Amino acid sequence: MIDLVKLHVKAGDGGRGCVAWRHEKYYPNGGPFGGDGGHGGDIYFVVDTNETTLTKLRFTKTIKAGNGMPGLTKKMHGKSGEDVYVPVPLGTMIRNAENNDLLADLCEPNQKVLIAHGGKGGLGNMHFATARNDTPEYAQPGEVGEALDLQLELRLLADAGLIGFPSVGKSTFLSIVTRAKPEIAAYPFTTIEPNIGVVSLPDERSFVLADMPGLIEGAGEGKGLGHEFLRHIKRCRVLIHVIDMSGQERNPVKDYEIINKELSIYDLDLENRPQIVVANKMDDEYSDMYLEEFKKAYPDLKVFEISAIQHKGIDEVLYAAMDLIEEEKKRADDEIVEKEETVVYRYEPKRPDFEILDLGSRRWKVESRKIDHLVEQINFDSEVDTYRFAMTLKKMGVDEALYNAGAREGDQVIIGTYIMEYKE
Ligand SMILES: Nc1nc2c(ncn2[C@@H]2O[C@H](COP(=O)(O)OP(=O)(O)OP(=O)(O)O)[C@@H](O)[C@H]2O)c(=O)[nH]1
Ligand SMILES: [Mg+2]
Repeated sequence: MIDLVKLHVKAGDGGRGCVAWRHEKYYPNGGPFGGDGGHGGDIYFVVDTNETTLTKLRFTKTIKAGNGMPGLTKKMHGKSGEDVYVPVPLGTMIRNAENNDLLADLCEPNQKVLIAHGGKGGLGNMHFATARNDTPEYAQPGEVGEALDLQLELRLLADAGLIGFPSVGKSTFLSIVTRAKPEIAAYPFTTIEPNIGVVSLPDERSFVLADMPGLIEGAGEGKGLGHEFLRHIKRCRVLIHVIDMSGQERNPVKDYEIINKELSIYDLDLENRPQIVVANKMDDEYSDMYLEEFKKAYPDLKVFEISAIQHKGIDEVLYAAMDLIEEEKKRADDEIVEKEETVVYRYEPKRPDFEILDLGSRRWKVESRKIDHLVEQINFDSEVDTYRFAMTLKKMGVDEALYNAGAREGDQVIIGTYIMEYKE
């Protein structure tokens, strides 16, 4: 799941300086009296942990800050333009869309960055009086506020991630230890996008916890919903592996084994990522029995027994996670700084996912099972869907491949059962 948004930001222009003269009783030719223009408003981006996606910004084309007002007579400053604070989720990266420069990587709760500077107000004519010219007719114009095209990209940034099969109680856990309000229900795959929250411990330490869609057998090869998010888990220092110990529909011993296998298939590094093993639903009448079996199967494993629903055993898990996160942070500090750029979440399509066929007469066919499948799910009456689809093709490299094959503006491109026009 990529969350990418393009935006134009325009900071406020500075107000112009004022040309005015002193006209008061005892000052017949009172001299220059024009005040300065107000500053243009700045545009800040601020991390707001209540935000979990960039969806709100998806249809915002432009964000403008207020312009400064012109300077006034009697040396009075013009009013400054209003600053704008744009709330974004934790893990938002802001790039200059023109050159892809990284302007900000927002990875702390409440972090605030100034992205577009408002223009300075122009100086009023009171500043320009000199011995030779005591009646300056001149005042400065205001500076133009910065304008930028931005690309925002969200990657999930969490210190710890909740993993496990569907319906084991991951979201329930997140909901009681943070202010996040994930959906909770008794059917598998209730969570379809990661949720994130901040855990604050009574001793004032805190960490960021993410809740993932459930993993299933085959997730490492792309089954279920969880695989898209395995990438995200890469950034978590610690995993909290939740196991449903009620054994109602699941076999805890097997579950534990399968999930670990999936993790290792996806990325060996994950296999060695520290895990806290949590036996949930210990309120169930059969859970003691299953727990005993589980402990027999994994005698060396430390298992935290909890009931998320009854809020039992939760603190122990949180403290253990916090300690482990700190340990990992210490251990990996240097390493992580070095790796930072390389572990940034990116969509990397496995190629070749498609083939371009030249049908002659400026007609092309994109052959791809994956895309054909996708096309069937798109509602082309919906602008959002269509846009997403176009973005997906672009990300997959279809646009580029068509171009390289020789397709040009206006050519026909056949995708699935649709004929589309190629746009450069
Ligand atoms: N008895 C019992 N039920 C629980 C406990 N924790 C969660 N549940 C129930 O288990 C079901 C699934 O809970 P969720 O928190 O949605 O599970 P999940 O792991 O997030 O599931 P997915 O998002 O589908 O992967 C819900 O009906 C919860 O009420 C618990 O400690 N005891
Ligand atoms: Mg869930």
